[in-house]
Amino acid sequence: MVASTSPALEPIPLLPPPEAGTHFPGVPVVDLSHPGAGESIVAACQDFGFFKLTGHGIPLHLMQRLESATLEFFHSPQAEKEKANTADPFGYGNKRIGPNGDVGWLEYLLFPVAGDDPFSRAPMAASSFRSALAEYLRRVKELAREVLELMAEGLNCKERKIFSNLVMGEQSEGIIRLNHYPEFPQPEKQLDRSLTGFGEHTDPQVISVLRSNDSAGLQIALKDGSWVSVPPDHQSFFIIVGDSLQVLTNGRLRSVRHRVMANGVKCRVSMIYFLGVAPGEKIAPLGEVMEEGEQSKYREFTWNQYKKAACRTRLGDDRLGQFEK
Ligand code: GA4
Repeated sequence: MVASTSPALEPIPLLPPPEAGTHFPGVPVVDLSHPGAGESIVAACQDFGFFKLTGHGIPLHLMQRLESATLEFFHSPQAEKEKANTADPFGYGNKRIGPNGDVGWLEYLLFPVAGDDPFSRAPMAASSFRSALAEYLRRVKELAREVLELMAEGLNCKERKIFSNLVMGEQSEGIIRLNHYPEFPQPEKQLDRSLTGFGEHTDPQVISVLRSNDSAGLQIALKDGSWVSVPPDHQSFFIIVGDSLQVLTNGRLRSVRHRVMANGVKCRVSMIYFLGVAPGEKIAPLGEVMEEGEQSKYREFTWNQYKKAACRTRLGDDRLGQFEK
C-alpha cells in the first residue's frame, strides 16, 4: 500500500501500481482533413474502440487557454476548491471517484454540459475560466458532430446524422471532466514509480473526446486484454468509444477499457467531453447498422436505466455485462 500525503490533497490510501503498460507505437491515427476519414474511424473503433484525431482544425491556443485556466483553479487554496464541491457527483472532487469507494491520485471538476455555460452554477467560476470553457466546448461539440457523421458514413448508414442527432438534442446529456494528476510530493517523487490516477473502466456514454497536456499516463486495453501506454500529444484529441455506442452498433464498435497512471514527475491535465443521449432515449442496436436477420445482443434499456445501474457499480466493473442477452 502506498499512502501519500500533500498539503493540498487529503491522505487516502491509494492502490499499488499495476504492471506497467508497454509503450505502444500502434495507436490508430485519423486525419480528419483526409478523404476516407469515415472508413478509418470505423476501422479504428472496431479494432481498438479508440483513435487519435489529427487535422481537426481546433487551434492549440484554444486548448491551452482552457488548460491554463484549469491549472489556475487547481493551484488555488484547498478551501477555495472545496467551495466548488457542489452536488454529488458534480463539482470539485479529490481522490474519490464515483459513489462506491474508488480512489485515484487526482483532483477534478465534473459538470453537466447544459446550455452555453456549464459552470454557471459553480461558485468558483471566474469569468475567464467560463469563457475559455464555453469556447472549448462549442468547438469540441462541432468536432464530435463531424466525427459521428463520418462514422455513420463509414458504417454505410443511410442517415448521416443517425448518431450525431442522438447526442446533439436539447435533452442529450453531456458531461465535462477536467482532471489534474498532481506531481507527487517528496519523498515519493524520488521513488520512480507511478500510482493509479484513474482506475480502469469503460465510459458509459456514446463517445468521449479527450485532450491532455504533454504528460504521459493514458493506457488502453487491447482486444487481447494487454495494456499499452498511449504517447501523449497535446495538439491532438483522442476519441474513446463508450458503452452506448457499442450497443447502438450491436457490438460492431467496441467500448475500450482505459485507465490513467500518474507519473508523479510531470503533472497531467486532461479535459474530457462525454457525449451521451437523452435520459429517456432507448439504447438498442440501430436497424441501419444491423445485417438482415441479425439479433440484438442486448436487452433493451434507456439511458436513465443505464446510468442508475452504473451508479451502483465500481469503476472497473463490467457494466454492460448485465444487459447482455
Ligand atoms: C466513468 C466516465 C466518466 O468519468 C464519468 C464517471 C462517473 C463519475 O465519476 O461519477 C462514474 C464512472 C464514469 C462510471 C461508473 C460510476 C459513475 C464513477 C463510477 C464509479 C463521469 C461517467 O459518466 O461514468
